[in-house]
This record gives sequence, C-alpha cells and structure tokens, in this order.
Amino acid sequence: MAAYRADDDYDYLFKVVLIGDSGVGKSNLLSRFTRNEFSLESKSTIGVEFATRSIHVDDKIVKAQIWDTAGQERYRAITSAYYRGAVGALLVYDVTRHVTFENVERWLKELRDHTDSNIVIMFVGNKADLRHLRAVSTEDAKAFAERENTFFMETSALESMNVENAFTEVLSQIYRVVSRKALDIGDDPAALPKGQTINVGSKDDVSAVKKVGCCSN
Ligand SMILES: Nc1nc2c(ncn2[C@@H]2O[C@H](COP(=O)(O)OP(=O)(O)OP(=O)(O)O)[C@@H](O)[C@H]2O)c(=O)[nH]1
Ligand SMILES: [Mg+2]
Repeated sequence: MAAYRADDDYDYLFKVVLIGDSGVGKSNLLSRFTRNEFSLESKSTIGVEFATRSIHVDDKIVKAQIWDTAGQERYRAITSAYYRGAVGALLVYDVTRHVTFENVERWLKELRDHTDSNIVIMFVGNKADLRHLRAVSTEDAKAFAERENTFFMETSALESMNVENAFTEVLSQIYRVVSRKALDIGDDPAALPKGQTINVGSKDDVSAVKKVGCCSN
C-alpha cells in the first residue's frame, strides 16, 4: 500500500517513447533504466510495452512513463497511438550496425510527423561496449544530432554506461521546457534556452547538444 502511494506521488508525468530499428537495444535500455536489468537473450518486442520510473528534478518528482515498441514493422503498435502525448523520445541506433544509423532519418520523420514540435529528442548510439565492432563514429553521430537539433549520447545497456544520463537528461529538459512555459505567461519563445554544447555528468564521453530553437515554430 505504501509503495503504491509512493509511486503515485509525483509532480509531473511525462510520456517518453523509444524508437529505432529492431535489435538496437531499446527494450534493454528500458529495463536497465527502470529495473536495472539486462538480458543477452531478449526477444523482439511485440506490440507495445511500457514501464515507469520516478526521478527528482530540482525539488520536483518527475515520473517517466516510457513506451517501447517493436523496431520491426510487422510487430509494431499503431503508430498514432504510440506517439500520442509523447513529450520526449529516445531515438536509438546500434553503433555496430551502420544501417541502423542510416534509418534514423526515417524514424525522425515519423516522430516529427506525429508529435509536438517542442518534443525533446535524445539521439542514442547504443552498444558502445562493443568497441572492436564499431561501425558508426561518434563524430558522424554528433554531426547528425547537431544538424537535427537533438541531444546526443552513446550508451551501453550492457555496461550501464550513460543509460541513467540519457533518460534523466531527457526528463530534465522536458521539465525545463514545461516549467519555463508555466512561468512565462507571454509564451515568448525567445525566453527559452538556445543552442550550445553542454556536458552532462563527469565522463568525457557524456555530451549533449542543447536543442537549438526547440520551441519556435
Ligand atoms: N553488447 C551489447 N548488447 C546489447 C546492448 N543492448 C542490447 N543488446 C543486445 O541486443 C539484442 C537486442 O536488444 P533488444 O533490447 O531486444 O532490442 P530492441 O531494440 O528492443 O529490438 P526490437 O524489440 O526487435 O525492436 C539483445 O541480444 C541484447 O542483449 C548493449 O548495450 N550492448
Ligand atoms: Mg524491444
């Protein structure tokens, strides 16, 4: 009972979606963040699943409801329902499979076609632990993220590298957008933060590109 009450005790609830090709590690990023679990033999997701976790941002409790669907077309949830109400997204590719990086443009288009223009997008290169198999350079991915005005991080669900950072950065950025909006009666887009590169956490490889002009139309 107490656990139930605690779980419902939050200030903000944000829906965040995971997208990207099949096998890039979306479900393992989710299980690592919400349950600290990883599976080497996880099966392809069928339909849609979601999990929640609450974190503190400033003095507020932010509860993330994170949705996960299949990368494979035939197993996917209904597109419009999946994206409805999403305020954040992790667009995941696999650093060892270049084709998953090439397909990111298609995923981004689908995402932008179905969501609000203020959505916070984190571009995620997963499986960074497989150093000897790397097929996508950090520089190429960073350049893409800068071009598309999204945040960027490389992660490893296996080694728990940057998983926490990737999700909490998305949630804090959403919180920033939402709380500034709430404060800014005039709804002046110029009041929102604009582009610069910021570092998150202490590791050198943890960088994020602050979304430029995220809230102007
Ligand atoms: N080495 C390594 N393997 C990973 C990592 N993340 C996931 N995997 C493996 O990659 C495979 C696919 O992971 P999933 O999480 O099921 O991928 P998915 O993106 O959810 O795939 P779909 O549900 O089909 O869209 C599994 O065998 C995982 O164990 C990682 O960070 N490092
Ligand atoms: Mg999956």
